[in-house]
Parts: sequence; structure tokens; C-alpha cells
Amino acid sequence: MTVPEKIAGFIRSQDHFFIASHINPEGDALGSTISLCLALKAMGKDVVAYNVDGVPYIYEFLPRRELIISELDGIDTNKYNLLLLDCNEPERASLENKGFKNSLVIDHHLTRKDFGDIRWIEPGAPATGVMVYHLIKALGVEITKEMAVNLYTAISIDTGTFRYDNTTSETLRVAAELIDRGADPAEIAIRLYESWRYNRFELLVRMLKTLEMIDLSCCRVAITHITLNMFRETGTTQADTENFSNFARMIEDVDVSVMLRETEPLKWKASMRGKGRVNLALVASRLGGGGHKNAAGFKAEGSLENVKSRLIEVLKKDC
Ligand SMILES: [Mn+2]
Repeated sequence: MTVPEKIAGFIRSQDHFFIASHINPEGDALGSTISLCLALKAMGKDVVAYNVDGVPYIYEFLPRRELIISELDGIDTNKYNLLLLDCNEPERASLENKGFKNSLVIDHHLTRKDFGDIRWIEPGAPATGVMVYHLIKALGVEITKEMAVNLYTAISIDTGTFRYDNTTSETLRVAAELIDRGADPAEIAIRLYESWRYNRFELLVRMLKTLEMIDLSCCRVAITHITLNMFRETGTTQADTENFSNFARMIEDVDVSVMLRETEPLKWKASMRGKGRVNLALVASRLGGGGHKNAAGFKAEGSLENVKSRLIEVLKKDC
């Protein structure tokens, strides 16, 4: 992967940066934000790292997570250059009403708009963390243990810890170097996958009980859902559902796993995961969402049954 000189050159030439990523941040958004923030600080830059939703508790192990602020009181964004990571529209970061000196986008998602004065988009990159890794190296900054843990976590989350089809030999080479720099794969895996609060596990059990299998002529779909009531009864929040959409994909003949979660009464967020047979990016775009071929999502309003039937209609067309 080659880092465009216009990105590295611009960063070298400027002093004030505002790093931000998408709402409901997961490992790639957070790890990319923190590691790039540390690298720019090491270069002596003035850096603000921001996420409107802060750091969810499951990522509290990330070193230097306290760098991420979620309040902008007293910060004049106009003096900063925006570095938008792991998303490519300011709305995704809840920054649509803020002004910036310049805006740069570093992302591996397909784009719908061409926001940004300088854009570096690599739809083939498994994680934004891989792009940030190469950027930090191009900037000549030494990768510290703190950066390595954040970047390794970023790449782990987006590759299902090196199991998804976006995992390449290059991904593993980057991961290997991060291990050499101090990231501990066993410890990070335990923090990511085996450190659940009991309530979260209870929510998973409740969700799995909602499993429905739907046979379309071309593919087999597994649908699960979580209602607001289920969150309430288990004392959990939206952040606890990270990775839940992958569970039903474990079933051998399931091609598409869909998790619907209620965010407000009759408002749903759908996360879809595939195994390569259906282009979920296309399915999601038809429903007003987006994503990658095997991991995409959309939002919908209406009753659960209504949302499901709209989804099934689109799946029938696209598979
Ligand atoms: Mn990502």
C-alpha cells in the first residue's frame, strides 16, 4: 500500500489537527484515531481526538483512550484540519455543522459523496488501521507499544481477528510488525472476545432465541433481533451489541446473517454479515445504507415485521 504524498506532505506541513471518526465507534475507528493522534503528537503537532460517542466500555483497555474527547465546548474547530477516519462523510461523525480549515478523509469504505479537500480511500484495505499504520511509517514516526496495541485492535476487529476474506498476507505482515512493537495478540483477543460483562452475555442469549431462518431460492438468511425492551431488561446498551451480527453466520448453510436492533421505538438499525454469496453493500444501498460486500448495514423505520419484509424483498432481487 502506498501512502499518497499529498496526504503525508499535507500533514507534515500543518500544525493543528482534529481527528474524528464515526458514531458508535468500534475497534477500527478508535484504534485508528488514538494511534494517529499519538503519532501526530510525537511530531509535535497540536491534536484533538474526538468521537461524539466517546469510548465504549469494551474498549477501555486501549492505551491512551483518554485522548478521545466527546465534548467540543470551547474548541474552535475552524483552526484545525479535520482528519476523518474510517468514514467519509462529516454526518457520520456528527460534525456536519462544524467548520474546519481543511478536511482530509482516510477510509476503506466505498464513498457516496466526495467530501474532503484531500481524500485517501482504499476500498481494498481490510481496516483503516492498516492505512494509518502505513501513514505513521510514511511520516517517519516510530511505532510505539501504545500505537501498536491500538492498531492491532483496529485490524483485529475489521478482519474478525484474521478470519474474514479481507485478511491478506500483507495484513498479517502488518500485524506481525505490530506484535514486534509490543502488541500482545493473546491479551488483545481476551480483551476483545472473552471479557464480557454478564449482562452482555444475557443479551446475546436473548437475541439468539429470536433466530429465524429464511430460505430464499438463492440464499439462506438468518435473522435475529433485539428490542428496546430486551436492552432494558438486561441493563445493556447499543454498545453491547458489537459483533452480535456475526453469531448467526456460524451456521453452516447460512449465507447472510442479519441483526436488527431497535434504537428508538419503531426505529431499527440492521447489521448484515455475509459469506461472499450476496453483495451486501448493494443490498444495504437499496435500503439507504452502505458498507462492504460482506459487512453492511442500514437504518429503517416501522414495525419489526415490516422492516424484515422490506429487507427480504431486496434480498430476493439481489441474490
Ligand atoms: Mn473500518
